Amino acid sequence: MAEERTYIMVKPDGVERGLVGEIIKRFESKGYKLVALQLLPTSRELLNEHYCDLKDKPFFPKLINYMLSGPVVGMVWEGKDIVKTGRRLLGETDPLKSAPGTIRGDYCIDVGKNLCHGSDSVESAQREISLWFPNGVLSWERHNVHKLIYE
Ligand code: YYY
Ligand code: MG
Repeated sequence: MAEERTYIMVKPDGVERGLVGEIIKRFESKGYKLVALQLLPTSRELLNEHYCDLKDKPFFPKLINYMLSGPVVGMVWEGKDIVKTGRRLLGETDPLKSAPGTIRGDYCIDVGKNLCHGSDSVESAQREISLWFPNGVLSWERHNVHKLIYE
């Protein structure tokens, strides 16, 4: 069975605040495998597609403007139960409700500046990965590390 993948994105506030390394570190030290990484300016077209489920929400225009305010770092992480566990590493949507020890719980305060995105289901992850990485992601083996993390 193919390993599960998720799309994790450091939003413009996270990039500008220099928290990219910290966010990568949480996923790396947990034991997950990085299979794609890019720094890029977002576009309204990509964001409308990425957040298509939210287009009728009152906060949608504010969200798009925030996401357009600078470059983002998009990545794809792979490993067991990564979609659900990735969301737990990020914390709750509202940083004030996020437990200390989570990324949002440790590094931000307001929902409209919540640093990072993580796919909410395996299906959304597949959709988001093809949207942000249309040329695909890398398949590679961690020969020595894999057996130290998984039983
Ligand atoms: O998946 P997640 O990012 O945790 O939350 P979503 O419900 O998908 O909302 C996407 C994004 O929208 C959220 O990360 C911040 C922003 N947002 C907001 O600005 N105000 C809200 N009341 C709810 C969400
Ligand atoms: Mg979401």
